[in-house]
Amino acid sequence: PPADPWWKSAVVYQVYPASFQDGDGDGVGDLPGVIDRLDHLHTLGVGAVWLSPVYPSPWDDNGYDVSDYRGIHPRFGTLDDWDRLRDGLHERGMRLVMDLVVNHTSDEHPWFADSRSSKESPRRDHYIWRPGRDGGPPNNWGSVFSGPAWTRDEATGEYYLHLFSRRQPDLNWENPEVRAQVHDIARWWLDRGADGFRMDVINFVSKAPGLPDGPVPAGGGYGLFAEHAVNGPRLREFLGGLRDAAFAGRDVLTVGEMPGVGVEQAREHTDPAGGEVSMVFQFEHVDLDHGPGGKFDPAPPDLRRLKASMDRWQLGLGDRGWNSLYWNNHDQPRALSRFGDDGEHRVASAKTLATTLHMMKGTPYVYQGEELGMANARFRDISEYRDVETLNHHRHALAAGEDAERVMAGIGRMSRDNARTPMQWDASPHAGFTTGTPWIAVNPDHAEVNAEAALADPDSVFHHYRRLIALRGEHPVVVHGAYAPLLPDHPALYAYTRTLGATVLTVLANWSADEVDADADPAAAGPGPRLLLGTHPEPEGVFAPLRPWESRVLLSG
Ligand code: TEU
Repeated sequence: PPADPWWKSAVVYQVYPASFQDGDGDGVGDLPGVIDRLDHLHTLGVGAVWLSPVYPSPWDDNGYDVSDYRGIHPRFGTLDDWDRLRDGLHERGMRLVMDLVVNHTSDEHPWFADSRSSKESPRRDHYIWRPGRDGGPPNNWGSVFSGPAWTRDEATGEYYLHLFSRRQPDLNWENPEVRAQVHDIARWWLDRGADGFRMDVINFVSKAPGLPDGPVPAGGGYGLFAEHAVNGPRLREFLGGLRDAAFAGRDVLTVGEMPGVGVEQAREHTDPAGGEVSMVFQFEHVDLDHGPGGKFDPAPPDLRRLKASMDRWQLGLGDRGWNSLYWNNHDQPRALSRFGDDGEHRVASAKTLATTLHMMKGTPYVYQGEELGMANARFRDISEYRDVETLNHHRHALAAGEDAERVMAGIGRMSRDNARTPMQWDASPHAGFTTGTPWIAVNPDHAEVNAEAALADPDSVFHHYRRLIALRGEHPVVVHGAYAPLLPDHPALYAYTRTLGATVLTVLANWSADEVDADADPAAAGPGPRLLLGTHPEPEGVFAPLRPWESRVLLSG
């Protein structure tokens, strides 16, 4: 049988370049900065780096608005720097995965400049233009970033579609020339030595013919576009085209970011026979705490619901397809602050979140700073925020008469900027991130939470991540073992087994600040299980009660 692809046994580390390491003192991270920190990643043991966008961009959405797909933003360096980064990673046995943002471009991309110039432009049809309806937009869709998903353009009086900000016009994938351009871009980076792509909102590229109105939520407002622009009718065809034109025959990792994707669809997309991508990013588990008013109106997460969701994906993609595994990325508040305890039990809960995820079946992703136990920034004042989603939400919510304090509380918990503060390298004033003024404030907790301190402390969150990553390399059961949940209804214990032949790996994790009995059936863990990795000093026995936020990995056979 053919060897398993490398990405099944690798752990991927996400670098958010603006906030990783500044090499030139302008307050923004850059590629030379990443190169300087490669040893940190090598010590951690990750197999690949996913680099968030570094392309030229007017920076309306922190680079997810690309104005040139074949270049590097001057603030990040040059293509030579990118080549050096690629080599530095490859020399250390790590791969480099780029971010492919092709549902939309920047409004400053030359294609859009052409497209908007006149109805007769040869590129008019590269974007989605429609005449208005009754003096307003062509349909009722709202954008992900508040307000309408359409903007009227002066030059022709027509409206263009933007599912995200008005500066991110959606490409028209119905046009074969657009698809061919995307294929070219992907091949260009792979030919230059990239090892794959994370593909931004790639399940938004096929829109329903006619662009019908979406259902209006109970509270009123804009229509939801999901039904007509997510997982659309031609998605598999478009993705299959990209696979055939760019990925086929290459040893690459492709991960489709797919908000709103279901288990069954993900199975199809990632089936080695006929699928289009290595894996997808699904959102079920990170949307669980969204409240009735949406993401900025969060409700406390419930462990049973979280387990039920994760179990559905573990089991659903158990025999066919492949899961990605993540708690964090640049769009999510820090998982430690959201699901864990970033106060008294910071270290233990960060380790336990990691244990729980890394022993599952799939490819784990570590978002920069997660391996240090970085927590939410919790900015108090709106002037400290930088994110377009946050700032738009704040403006729209206040204009709609919402209570200002409530709005700020929601933002404090859920803003994407919580994850975008600079990486904490040491205890010095800007955490060793920059010698200049950082573009977004450093979390004051860096005096305690930083890489220098973590590397020096054998019991740190960092060394726990390092051990978890090493286990994946040492024990085939971590990569291939069949998953089975234990105690799905337990309100505090997260427990499961992985089984491969006679080997059983068991995870017992206490997701609470109370001591909890390990009341899983000891027989489920196989004969004579031994402790492979724990978060606390050696317990009395492998089934001894679990201390607050304690977790254990057991191995039998
Ligand atoms: O995000 C897509 C997306 O829909 C969400 O993750 C979104 O950011 C979040 O739900 C908002 O509440 C991707 C990128 O990861 C994100 O940074 C970009 O802003 C977005 O696409 C547009 O390119």
